Amino acid sequence: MNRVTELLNIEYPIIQGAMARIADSSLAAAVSNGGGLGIIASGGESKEWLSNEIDKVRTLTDKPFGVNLMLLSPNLEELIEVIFEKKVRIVTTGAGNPGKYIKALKEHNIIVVPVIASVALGIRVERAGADMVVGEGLEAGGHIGDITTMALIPQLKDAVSIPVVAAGGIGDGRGVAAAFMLGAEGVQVGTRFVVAEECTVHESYKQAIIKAKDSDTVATGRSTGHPVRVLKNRLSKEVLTMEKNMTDPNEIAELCTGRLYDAVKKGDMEMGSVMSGQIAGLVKQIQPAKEIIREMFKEAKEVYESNSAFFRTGGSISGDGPKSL
Ligand code: TUI
Repeated sequence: MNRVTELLNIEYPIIQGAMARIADSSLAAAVSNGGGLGIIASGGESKEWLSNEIDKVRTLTDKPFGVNLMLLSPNLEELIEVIFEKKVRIVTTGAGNPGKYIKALKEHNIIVVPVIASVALGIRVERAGADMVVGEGLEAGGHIGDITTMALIPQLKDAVSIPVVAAGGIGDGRGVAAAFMLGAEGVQVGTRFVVAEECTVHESYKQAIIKAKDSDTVATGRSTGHPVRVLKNRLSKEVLTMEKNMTDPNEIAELCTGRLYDAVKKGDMEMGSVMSGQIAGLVKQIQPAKEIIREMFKEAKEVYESNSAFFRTGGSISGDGPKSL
């Protein structure tokens, strides 16, 4: 048990990434039933959809779950109303500064977990009353900042006293162990859960993640101020060309409208927006969410134990200073 499992009342300190259009009640319930924290992603969805998914998740699990608010959502206020009405207990946020909403969320007794991409925003959300913070590095899929997980997490850890959860580039037990070594008390995982058996994304999307190599993602949208990591395809190539040619950002935004839906629901892997993290290269098979979670933490324990021998027995690294120079 640590602060993350205690605060969220879960067995393993793992939060499922709130992948817009992908993370519905089916995936969220599977992750929660597997001992992690499942999240319903409300980004791009209507209040009716969210209300329905909250009802559904409650029929599928009696474990804690959360809802993510994508702060660029045009219907954000409506979605927050649904969260209050349905008495959701845990809310994560993404793609912005949730500062002005935290007070109201706390007044409704909600555990607030902002997903942020810089130390500065981490400090601000802690001051505003966040209970925990997810630091997301640029290895992540979807909307990203510009600091790596490796650099962000220890600096965030030093800057805040609330628990830090690491996200971006974590797809197996080695990533979990590394995140903890950097000071995280939990992990948030997205890409690996896209290929969970219970994830309802189009089969072609799962196969695209499984086929991907380390270098198969790219960040598009820097010109619009909202960089998004996706699998390379015809759409990403066209967008990058337009950006290089300084095409009007509105025209780029127009080309991208509805593309995430095309990828997730129709399986369009060429002209769809196939959001994925850089860790896709190590995602190899479809598995139940529960198995993914168990495997990741078993592996993390193993790598932690096998690597700790070096630090336990290291002569010149025992703290006495260099001996062999
Ligand atoms: O939010 C995410 N990941 C997302 S949101 C999303 S939907 C979307 N699609 C197209 C464009 C934009 C969003 C897909 N993936 N992760 C958390 C995250 N937050 N990553 C980066 C940030 C972030 C970036 C800038 C947070 C705040 C920020 O500026 C804050 C400010 O000071 O206003």
